[in-house]
Amino acid sequence: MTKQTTRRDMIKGSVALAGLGVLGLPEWAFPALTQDQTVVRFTDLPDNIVLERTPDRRIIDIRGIDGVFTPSDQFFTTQHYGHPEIDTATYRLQVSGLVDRPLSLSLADLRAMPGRELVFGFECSGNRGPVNGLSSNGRWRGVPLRAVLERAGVQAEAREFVFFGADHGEEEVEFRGRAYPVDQQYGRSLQRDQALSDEPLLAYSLNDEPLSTHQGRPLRLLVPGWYGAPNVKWLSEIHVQEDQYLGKYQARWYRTLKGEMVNGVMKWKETAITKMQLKSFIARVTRETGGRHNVFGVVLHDGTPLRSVEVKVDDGPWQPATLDPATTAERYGWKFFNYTWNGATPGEHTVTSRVTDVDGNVQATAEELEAKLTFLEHSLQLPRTLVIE
Ligand SMILES: Nc1nc2c(c(=O)[nH]1)N[C@H]1C(S)=C(S)[C@@H](COP(=O)(O)O)O[C@H]1N2
Ligand SMILES: [Mo]
Repeated sequence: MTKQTTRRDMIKGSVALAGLGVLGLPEWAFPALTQDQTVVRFTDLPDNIVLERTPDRRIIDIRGIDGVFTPSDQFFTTQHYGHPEIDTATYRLQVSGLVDRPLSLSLADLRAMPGRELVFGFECSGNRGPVNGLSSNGRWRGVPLRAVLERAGVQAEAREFVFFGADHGEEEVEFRGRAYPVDQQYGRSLQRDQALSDEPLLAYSLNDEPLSTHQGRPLRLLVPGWYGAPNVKWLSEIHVQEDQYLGKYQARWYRTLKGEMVNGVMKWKETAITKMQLKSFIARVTRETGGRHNVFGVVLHDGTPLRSVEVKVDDGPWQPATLDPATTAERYGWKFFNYTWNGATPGEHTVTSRVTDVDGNVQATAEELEAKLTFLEHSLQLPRTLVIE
């Protein structure tokens, strides 16, 4: 039923597209600006940077964010094994393991179940500045995961819910210094409480269109408030089991190693990539009429309501920014903020944003997270440099 895009196809594709970059055309376009607005160039994010746009990976240009929802054909994308080709007509979602009634559901079966809309913006856990282009916001539609699981009848001893994509590849499983090459599907798991909560969605459309191949046609899991990795695309099977699932992309690839001082002793912890860490970044600065500047940025978070977003210029005090009301109503969507910068003086400046949620979590500085050794969950404050003319 599925055919892998071969590595060779992928390389051919990327060479062809990379060729376009050689023309020196900027890969990005500014949103519709009024005559009185001009964009201030960032010195930490050069204009001529070529953002990867291969069949396999699409990085958005945050300076061009124009509207709350990322258009489907511009939504960031990335995955590990290329795109499996799935015939939607013969596609079936299998639900197996510790259930009373194993299921094999067609897309029509799923679409016939009561659906729900979800606004959800997320980022890849590897997303980081200065580019921050592995993030987007979408309006999804699908069937609540719980409805499908209830239809199957989850048994009492079920603990672990494993979501397999149709994509697969050879992986070297390391065991005591030896590597065993085996074929594995992309797989991620959720624990019982999470799987049976109201939140996760089995999505078949984005912004009112069926999912594209990039986004996991015909069906993907979405776990609102979590990073990209758990949002399994090309979902082919949900396997319910008692034991922990230890596949590569669950147990090894997506982890954070960080130290924490406990009673004066450094404790090193390895943790799984789940909920998004609170994060904000400045995406664009524009010069407006009267010498004012507008600082525009984006917040990504796990859905905990926000208390404030602040902006500081150079080493000045933190000043309140305004959250864009067009984005605040949706719990799991990304949020926009604006800050009016008055009296900017010519020369080089640093502008930084920081977000705080109602639980008192504050976006950390690089110094505060020094003890995080691995690069995932890079949610630090991002000082942005620019020159005012
Ligand atoms: N089946 C499958 N699903 C997957 C992946 C994958 O490799 N295979 N990659 C994950 C990762 S790491 C990310 S960041 C998101 C990206 O989703 P997007 O391409 O819709 O932006 O898909 C996730 N789902
Ligand atoms: Mo990711």
